[in-house]
Amino acid sequence: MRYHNPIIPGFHPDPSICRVGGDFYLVTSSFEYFPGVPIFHSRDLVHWQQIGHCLTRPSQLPLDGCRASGGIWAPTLRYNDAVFCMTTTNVTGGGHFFVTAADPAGEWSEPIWVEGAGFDASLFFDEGRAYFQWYVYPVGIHQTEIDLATGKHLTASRVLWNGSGGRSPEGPHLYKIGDFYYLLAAEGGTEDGHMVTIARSQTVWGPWESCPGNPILSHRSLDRPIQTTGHGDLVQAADGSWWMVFLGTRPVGYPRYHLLGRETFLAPVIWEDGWPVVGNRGTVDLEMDAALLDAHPWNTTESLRDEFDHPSLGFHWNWLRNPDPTRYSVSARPGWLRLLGAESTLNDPASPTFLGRRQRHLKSRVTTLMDFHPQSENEEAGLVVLGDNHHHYEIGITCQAANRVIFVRRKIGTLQAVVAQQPLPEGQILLRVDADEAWYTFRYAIDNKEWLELARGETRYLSSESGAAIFTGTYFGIYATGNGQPCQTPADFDWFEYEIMEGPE
Ligand code: 6LW
Repeated sequence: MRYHNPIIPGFHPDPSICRVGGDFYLVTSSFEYFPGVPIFHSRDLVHWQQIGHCLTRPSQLPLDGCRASGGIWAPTLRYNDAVFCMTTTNVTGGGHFFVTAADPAGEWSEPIWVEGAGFDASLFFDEGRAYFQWYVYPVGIHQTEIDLATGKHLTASRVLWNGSGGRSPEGPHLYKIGDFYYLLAAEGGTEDGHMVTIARSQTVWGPWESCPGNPILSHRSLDRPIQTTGHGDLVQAADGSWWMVFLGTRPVGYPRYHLLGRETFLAPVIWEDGWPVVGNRGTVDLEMDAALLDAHPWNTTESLRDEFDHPSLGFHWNWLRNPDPTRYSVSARPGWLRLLGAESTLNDPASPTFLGRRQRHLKSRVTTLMDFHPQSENEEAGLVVLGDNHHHYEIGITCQAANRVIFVRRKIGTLQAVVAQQPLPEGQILLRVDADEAWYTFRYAIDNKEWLELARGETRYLSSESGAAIFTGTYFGIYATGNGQPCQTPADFDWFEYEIMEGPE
């Protein structure tokens, strides 16, 4: 049977998976975005639907002032004694913690904090004990036993393993399989040198025997459409088959760069001489043949068009850091989403009025209908392609000398410029971004009349390789701002549509 990789496209890095009966649950990193740690559900490892987020309250997820790609780094999801446990690290807001839930769709508990530097928190349960692992650069993978009720260390922490020789042996996950304890890790850094490695021991504390086949997964120095494969997690299906989820990227252009962030991929795993063999014996493809589980597609796919006529927004929508809920309303104008600009802008490590969804396809199009009539020159609203607060392109409306103007602005690091501007007659306006591998093209139309192209921007300069969105991926979003001053005029959005302009995911 054949399946497509990535199984969860778009910015969904550092996947961690667990199984309960016939159900699989998977979480990914979320960095400066809110809510945090999206959680997905599948019954066949191929079809996934998002069921919520683990971190939905500022008390769980303090992101105030969080730098781009700060916040929530890698999570680990485990199930123990009928309780789901998700541990992760808020690298700019408190460090390691875990939350628990009986229902993976939430609500999840308040955080229980665990002492320790570094990142890549993980949990392992064995014979009634809870073991906590994490990575400290450049020392290595640490472990301690913890009290699940308090998060307190019960033993002195020890360095477990320094990897098989690659730099940054991180992303630890521990398993008891047969007669051995297995320690899975990522080495080489999350760029082109990334790899998955593994070691085993007779005890949970080592000593660790490195797999002779390490790295068990890597695309380093290979010319393949999937790159940077690493940061894996193993899971056994109810039928006894083994699988690994892991992150990877799909770069374009030359020199290569990736836009959609690090995505979640799947590979079958077999065991030989007590060691796992991953995918096509250490590599994976976009199309994979495997003895798949019985297919269980979901009849609800992620919404591609939002009419904003429902009291809550879909799980695919994210804010930047901790949003001010008073600046977003779906009730002020029924059937419209009303945004009220904050003084902060998209350049600030703050929570500007922004609502975005991941770009999950290189060839895609987003369109929105906006009703916005700014009364002062500081007021602005529009459609943005966001890498991070240092890299974004937007088509926006403001007013100059009491006349509306429409513009495209590009921010690339310390460079920022309005690259095109036109006077704009009154009326509701359609805004559109067309994305292909090389360009974002910005267009608009007044009152459903002809589409006018205003400007283009190279996709390359919103990529991690250009210093944007180091650990995240591009978002398409709507925004409003007072540009450092209070905003009185709301921006109303009637609908937002995401169109896939390429073959199947
Ligand atoms: C993640 C770690 C990593 O915690 O990147 O480079 C961090 N490797 O495993 C963010 O994804």
